[in-house]
Amino acid sequence: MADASSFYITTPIFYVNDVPHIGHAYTEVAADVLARWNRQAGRDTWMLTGTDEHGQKILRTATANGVSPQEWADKLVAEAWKPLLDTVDVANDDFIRTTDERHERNVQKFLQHLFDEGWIYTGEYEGYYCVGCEEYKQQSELVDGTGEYEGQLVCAIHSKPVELLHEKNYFFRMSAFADKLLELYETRPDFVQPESARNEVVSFVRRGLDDLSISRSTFDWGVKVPWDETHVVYVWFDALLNYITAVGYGEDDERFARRWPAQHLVGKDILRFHAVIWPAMLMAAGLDVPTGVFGHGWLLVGGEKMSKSKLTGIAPSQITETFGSDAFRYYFLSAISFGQDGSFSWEDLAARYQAELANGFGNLASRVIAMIGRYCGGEVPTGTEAARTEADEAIRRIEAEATDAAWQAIERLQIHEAIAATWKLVDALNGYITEQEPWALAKDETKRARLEAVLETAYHGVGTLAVLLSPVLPKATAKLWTALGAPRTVQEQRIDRAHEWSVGTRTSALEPLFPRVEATE
Ligand code: ME8
Repeated sequence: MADASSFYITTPIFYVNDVPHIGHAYTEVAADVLARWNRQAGRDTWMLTGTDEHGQKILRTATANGVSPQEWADKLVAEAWKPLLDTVDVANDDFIRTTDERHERNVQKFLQHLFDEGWIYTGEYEGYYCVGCEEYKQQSELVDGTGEYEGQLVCAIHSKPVELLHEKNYFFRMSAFADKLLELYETRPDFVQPESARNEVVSFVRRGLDDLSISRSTFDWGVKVPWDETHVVYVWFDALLNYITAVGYGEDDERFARRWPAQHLVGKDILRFHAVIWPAMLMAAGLDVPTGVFGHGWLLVGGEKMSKSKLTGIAPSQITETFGSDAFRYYFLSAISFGQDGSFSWEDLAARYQAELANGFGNLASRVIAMIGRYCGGEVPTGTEAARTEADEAIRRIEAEATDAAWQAIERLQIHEAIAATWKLVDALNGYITEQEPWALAKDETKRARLEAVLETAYHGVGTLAVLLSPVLPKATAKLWTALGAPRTVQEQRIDRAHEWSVGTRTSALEPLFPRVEATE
């Protein structure tokens, strides 16, 4: 089992039936910020993301487009899903596709193991299947269709008709794990987060679990069931296994032991798959359950979940082309309490960009660098002890407090709290400069020592901010780091000791970090 000094975080692997929208990018940047933060705190970190390429949904999309499912998946991965990572500046360590050989052969290994251990049997099932969800639905999850679907039952999530299927399939004895799962939620209250997600999962499992149909035989786009090639593995059973096949399950025990278990980050729509089915699968295989499952909220459009199928998706590049990837990352992670739903609006984004990034942080950094340039010829001041005041001490204290509070928030996966804790330092430094008036001190030669102490304090505070904000704003903080003349890269600084960063000797000019954005339609 991986130890406390390692951190393995995953995103869901996304369906390649369509291109990504900002909801997918939101999960990516949240996972990336947690990974970067942990990496900078010295943990042996691994971030995994990827694509989910089997199943009927992909097969049908490919067929409708006149290509094979493999061709379709290859095209979307190359043209849309991998480029998304650059668009929003994600530094993932690996990208897994469920059509990778390393995945397919170990899905078969896992399945064979469960079969040999008696956890899989043959059965028959009749039920309503939603291809959008790739899931059999309970009657309670269906609603009456309207408009073109009048008279049909539709999935409450996708608003598309479900299909009545009757199949002879292989089943996983999931019902045997209800008590063990309840014990897991009880003994590890943080296993499912946030609290609302945990409550939902606990009450779901308390109602009892059915066994799970884990194969399909009416189409062949999937991983073959190893002992019966007329069946393919159910797409969710296949997909969940990516989290272990990507880190050596079945073929590299050392690597697997070093990485597994993972902290999973998912949207709340797929919480049950991760917090119920997945740990039951792992328990059956005798493997460790995940570190935890965090179900974040939805980005809403008009009060409804933004979705590909409802054509309400906004492309991430629409935002990054105007505001940049840093602003994308900052906006979604600071404006929405992590775990809650949030609505996106261009007005809110533009207002926060201007007030918080351009005026709050960017302007602070520019002013401090510019004043050191103007008053000290770019030489980083080293103020004398005698010239220091309580106001300077207060800034140093706030740097330490912000560093600690942000790291503690990240340990609890509360990204918005970590940003808010950091922003206390932004506000404190802006207030400090307004009060200390370095431009007035500069006019009086007798106040030279005090001017240097003020600029030294401000310089130090801005450097601490660069370190603390580097996971969220990697591009802006890298530029700032260069302007501060600080050694190595900002990413190499320990973030859990951000306030102890090693200062440089000379600053250099800094272009505006968040240039003015002209209002357009
Ligand atoms: O479910 N707001 O893939 P998927 C926030 N392949 N996040 C959103 C969102 C929104 N409006 N819409 C989508 C699948 N997401 C499976 C997963 S994992 C083993 C298999 C994000 O392409 C969110 O992370 O439908 C959600 O859980 C995920 O995209 C669903 O992506």
